[in-house]
Amino acid sequence: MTTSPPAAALAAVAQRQQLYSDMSPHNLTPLWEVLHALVPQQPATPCAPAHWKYAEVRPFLMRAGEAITAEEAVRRVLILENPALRGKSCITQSLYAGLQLILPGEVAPSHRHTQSALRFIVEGSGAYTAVDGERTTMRPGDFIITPSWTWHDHGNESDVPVIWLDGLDIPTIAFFDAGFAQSDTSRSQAVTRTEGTSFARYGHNMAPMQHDAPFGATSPIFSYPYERSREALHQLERDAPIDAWDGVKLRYVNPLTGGSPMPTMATFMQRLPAGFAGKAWRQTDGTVFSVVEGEGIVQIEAPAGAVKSTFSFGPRDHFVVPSWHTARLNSASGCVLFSYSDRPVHQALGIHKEERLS
Ligand code: GTQ
Repeated sequence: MTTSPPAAALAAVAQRQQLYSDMSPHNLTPLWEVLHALVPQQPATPCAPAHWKYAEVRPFLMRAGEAITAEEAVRRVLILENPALRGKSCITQSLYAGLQLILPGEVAPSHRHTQSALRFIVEGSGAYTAVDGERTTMRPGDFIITPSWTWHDHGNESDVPVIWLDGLDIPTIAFFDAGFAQSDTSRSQAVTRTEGTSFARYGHNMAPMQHDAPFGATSPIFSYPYERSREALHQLERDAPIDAWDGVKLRYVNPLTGGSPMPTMATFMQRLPAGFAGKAWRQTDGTVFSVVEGEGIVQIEAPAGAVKSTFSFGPRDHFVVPSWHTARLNSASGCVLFSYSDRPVHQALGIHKEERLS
């Protein structure tokens, strides 16, 4: 036997529905219908864990190389779209990721925008990126910055295809409706400084006497060479305690401030020693990983505990750990991982939260 709601309850529902439909044309809506979703008890991201195997992605990039020139595309990039956010051109709600291909002899023309960009070199050596008159040669594992509103073009004078990960704060800037962009009048900008000038000025734990910050809140170093990061990680693996959650992990810094290299994005590099079975962690900043060397496994669990993903990753693969998902890293043979997130924004807002679980 079914019990029907009493007439009084039905009348209350009808009264509310009438209220909602009468107010709707006035652009009014009741908070109590959405309060729990608006103010969740813990982060409930729509973003899903995802893994892009390089062996699967690379053939599409090469086909893109046949389908369109860098010149025509302006930037020949395949966007790593979060599977749960298709059509939004983002890998997390706040971050963009893409793999850019530039073939020998090509130029990706000069432009500038308020979005900050990082390049993490994945394959091939000898292409360059130019920022405000200074070129930087790209080598695998190098982390390179394009500061907000600086002219930049990319070119490849080598004889091999060069592929890198583009990490940008595109969705963050879109959220604030603060995006501006311009195309340069010349295809590639004039070189006005010798390569390495910025690194000589800012890359040796010293700073110029005239203490300027040429790119405001962004690091004055365009390129953080892999050689140096790798050496530091390997020495620490030998000589210092291994962190049970992260292995050996370092964050890249803006040498003028000690803070993150870009105001919107933090970057990290870590080494998991052979035999590493990491403890679980979670943090509010959803994070994108690029596998530099070696192999491993990441286990990712959604906050409710219902959905679990296990990805076996290898060199040049990419994966994303969404906000507040529990993650655990393992590596039988050892590996090196680069990663980036929007942590500086969380920290500036005083909302960054991180838990190290057992
Ligand atoms: O290289 O300037 O992947 O403007 C997306 C937007 C790369 C770039 C991207 C961009 C760039």
